[in-house]
Amino acid sequence: MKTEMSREDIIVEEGPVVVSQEAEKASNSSGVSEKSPVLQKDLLLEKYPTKVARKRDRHVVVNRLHPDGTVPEIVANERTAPGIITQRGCTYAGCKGVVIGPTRNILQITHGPIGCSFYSWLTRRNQTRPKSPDEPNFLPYCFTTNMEEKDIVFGGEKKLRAAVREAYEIFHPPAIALLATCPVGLIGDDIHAVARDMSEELGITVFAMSCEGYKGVSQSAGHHIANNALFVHVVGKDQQGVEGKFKINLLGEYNIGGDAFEIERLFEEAGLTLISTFSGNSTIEGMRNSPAADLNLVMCHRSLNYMAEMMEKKYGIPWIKVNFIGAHATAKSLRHIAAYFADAELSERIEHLIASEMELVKAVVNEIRPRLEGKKVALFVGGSRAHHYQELFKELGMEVIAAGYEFAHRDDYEGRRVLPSIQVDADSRNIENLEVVPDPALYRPRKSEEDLARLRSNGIEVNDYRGMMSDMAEGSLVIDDISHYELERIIELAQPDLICAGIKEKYVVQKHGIPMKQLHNYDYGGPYAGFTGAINFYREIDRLVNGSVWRLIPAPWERQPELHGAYVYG
Ligand code: CFM
Repeated sequence: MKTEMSREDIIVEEGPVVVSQEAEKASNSSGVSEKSPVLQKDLLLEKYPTKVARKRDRHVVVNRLHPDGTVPEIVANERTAPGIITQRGCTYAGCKGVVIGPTRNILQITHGPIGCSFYSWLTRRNQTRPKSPDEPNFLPYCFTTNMEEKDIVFGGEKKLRAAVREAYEIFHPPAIALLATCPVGLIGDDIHAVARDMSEELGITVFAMSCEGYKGVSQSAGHHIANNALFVHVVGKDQQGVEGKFKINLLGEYNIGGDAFEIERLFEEAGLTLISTFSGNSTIEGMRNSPAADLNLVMCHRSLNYMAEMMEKKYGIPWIKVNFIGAHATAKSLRHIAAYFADAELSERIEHLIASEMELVKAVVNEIRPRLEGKKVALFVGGSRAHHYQELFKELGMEVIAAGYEFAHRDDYEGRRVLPSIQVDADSRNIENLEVVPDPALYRPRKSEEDLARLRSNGIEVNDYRGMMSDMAEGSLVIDDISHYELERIIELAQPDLICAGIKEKYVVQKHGIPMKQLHNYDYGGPYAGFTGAINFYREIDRLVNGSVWRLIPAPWERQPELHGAYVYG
């Protein structure tokens, strides 16, 4: 039996490491070279011990289309190899921080030690804007039971009940959500029983989520848990009619840096009625009424695809994949909405809107693009932005040499067509998959099968998503759950002009003299969505790439002799 892995086992591509001048010149107008340079995959993995290299090998793919036009297979949503420094977060982070967190009038109590709640408090820069000063907004507050040792020993349910009562007495919220952290599951506190009792006692919606950090391999499990909880306890709990001719929900948009405000402005000018966003700038009332919509728009497929699918099954609301990151992507998404509603006036308004917004966009692109054309960028972000932001770089003529998600699933990389072939492992099985059937009273198909087929034949992804890889250049590298070591290797091997990732990578990248843009919280910037957002982004990238001070400052190890060490055996 072969015990040692040979170098050949992990060699997939031979090729130049650094973009040659010729390759740069060969860049076409979209900024993506016809034949992109290949970052050598084997060089990325060569230092790993055999077992780790074998494991990581399946998460790193050179993007080369098969002859039938399909993309290669990648392994995703699997446990991170022990010992590797990952960028991933925990299940609680995905549930509380991501999906439930941005809703301003659901008072959220974290049942756990102080740190979990404190570090998930507003660090994501999800903004909200109450419509009046009297409207409740609990986002500026950090609620927690502050579990301590005695609670771990004797149980924390009593403390949780007391916290719910206290929060209710002070704030009188319309709803309270209880969120579990790791110790809750370990000691067996029944937070769902507490939620039921408290809901009865207080007469408001109280619901709990068993989103212990360890529940899944990443924050992705927390998204699913939050989707389920909102679907069961919130969505459809109010059936008041909502006025509006073109009623929509926006799924998977979280108003980071004010993105949702910009998207809402466009909807308003187009004459679309947004009932609820899940969950940027949202309220529980909007979510309760969301089944009144006739179309769901899915922005972040990873975090909210469950809701889109469940609403389609229960209420008959189709969903389309949209992307409001990038001026062209925004225009395309708006046009798809117009095509869905098939209304001449709406189309006209949308065309008018696009034409007027695009004027300024074009002027800024013309000014900035020559300074950025051909520059190389690598981006590693969560579960959807690594795809969405490629649009903006294309508009600037920049070349994406490598991209990857931290915790997305194969469908986010390869498209939903691979869903039937994804093997459900024990970790995924850990998260409940709700059985959803059409609601006998409320199910109403919004479109006939023929209409849906017509939309699809016009290139509109109804109830579908094609994934990131098919939009990436041939030969670019796709890396799932990248490790810090691999990121440093990419810097060493390809010297990108810009890296986009998060706070965990930021300073490491800058110390290499490479500018770094956070695409999670946008550093201090934003909005980057819509047309105005695109302009903000172009200018920011221009400043970063062409004005980087980091290149001028030698790192400490470049100024002094570097210390080297080795382990001493025996
Ligand atoms: Fe969706 Fe997000 Fe993202 Fe995400 Fe996130 Fe985020 Fe993200 Mo950070 S919901 S998958 S869990 S688009 S917090 S707003 S930036 S990793 S790419």
